[in-house]
Amino acid sequence: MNWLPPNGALHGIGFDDLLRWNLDTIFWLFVASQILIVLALLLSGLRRRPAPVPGPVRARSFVAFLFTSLLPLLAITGLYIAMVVTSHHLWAVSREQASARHAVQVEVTGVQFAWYFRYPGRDGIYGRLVPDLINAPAGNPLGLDPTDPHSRDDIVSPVLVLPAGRPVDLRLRAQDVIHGFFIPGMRLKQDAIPGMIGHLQFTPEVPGVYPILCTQVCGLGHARMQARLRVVTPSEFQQWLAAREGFALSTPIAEVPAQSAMEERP
Ligand SMILES: [Cu+2]
Repeated sequence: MNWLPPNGALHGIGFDDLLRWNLDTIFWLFVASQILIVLALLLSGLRRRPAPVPGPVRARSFVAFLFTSLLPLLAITGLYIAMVVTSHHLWAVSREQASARHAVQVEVTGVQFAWYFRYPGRDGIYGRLVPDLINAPAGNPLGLDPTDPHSRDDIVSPVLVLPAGRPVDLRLRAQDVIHGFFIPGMRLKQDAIPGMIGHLQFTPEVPGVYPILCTQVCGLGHARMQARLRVVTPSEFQQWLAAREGFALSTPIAEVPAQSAMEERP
């Protein structure tokens, strides 16, 4: 049975395997514990014991202690240590390594109630942001400073478009409150926190459209805070970038409407 959404990321297989292994292990531990409880109840019911005689309690034999307490405890401790080590390796893959030198750079900004994606443009440098200049209806939802030369080629989009097969470095920020950046199809989830910059590294592999959600209740419009990731071929990605370069600051950015959030839109 596979109830997980289709995986489109390179590291996703490891996450899915770990999740299934965790669930299987917990299921069989639960079954084993229930069998032990029933057996203990049956055995204690069958055995007729004489009334306890007052006096010092006899020390249990070491062998009984070994098999009923110490070994199960050590086995479960070992199991949990293995789970932590395996999951930390997967965590480190997307969070604790420097991004590849040729990684596609995209900045993700969570705002009540939309996600915006900024590409640094040809110069590879994100332009300056000035909070006083934030004006979403006028097409500047992030407050890009038009006097900064690095801002002029920045591309801001309500859709995250990425090329398949290339490493990506996402720079996560929030403009107002804490938002939860979540792409189920890429097995990625990380909070965007005001005043902090977070990073996520991954490689999208399978072209397609993937929902992006917010997983922190960030206000009344939280439920409609949805966007889309479009994974395209590298040539389609270059075309998409080229079509937007040059007029990044003059193109109004429509907020993603609730109904059409999952539909295909250029
Ligand atoms: Cu949110």
